[in-house]
Amino acid sequence: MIVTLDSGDALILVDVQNDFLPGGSLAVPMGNEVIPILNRYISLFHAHGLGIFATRDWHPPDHSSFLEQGGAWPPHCIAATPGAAFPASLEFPCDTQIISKATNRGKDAYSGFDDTQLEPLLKWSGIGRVFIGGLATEYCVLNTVKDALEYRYVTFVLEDAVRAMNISTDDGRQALEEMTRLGAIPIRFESLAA
Ligand code: VGL
Ligand code: ZN
Repeated sequence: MIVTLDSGDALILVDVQNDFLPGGSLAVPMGNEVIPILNRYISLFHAHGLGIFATRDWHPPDHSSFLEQGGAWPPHCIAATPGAAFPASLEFPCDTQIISKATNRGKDAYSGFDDTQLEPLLKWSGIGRVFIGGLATEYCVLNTVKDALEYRYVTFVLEDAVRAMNISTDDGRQALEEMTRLGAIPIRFESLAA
């Protein structure tokens, strides 16, 4: 299936941040591999004049998802620290719209739509189809894709530009299956018409 980009399409990059990359405090194995691939998507969407949105995990230092607060994760993506920054190798156009999420101390939020301006921004921009990639497949990508489907966007998941934590071996694959079952369309860069 070849997909032709159209006005009304937007690219959503989920949590491609230093702490989720090798060397970071909550590294996704091979998470760095998504960067050159996402750069190709970014360049194509930008060339078509289409919107690019980037979510970022943006926690307070004592966030409830951290081990010390009884949560599941080591501290990561603390707002305005180097770990929360986007890697320099990610080639964002200057009009990329950045969506900070999980900023509330008491509440975890895996989806880029959870308590953010993402949905009103997409609606205001006349977006009908979203193309979602990033980290990690079975957490923030999965939950962002689910919400996009709930909001009735035609939702593509960039299967060549997601990577999983795989705390259990199969988590990433199962998450991709779940997204597909719910109606998301898996695509690869080669499936996009130039
Ligand atoms: C994420 C675990 C904790 C993610 C964020 O972006 O997938 N995972 N916080
Ligand atoms: Zn987090």
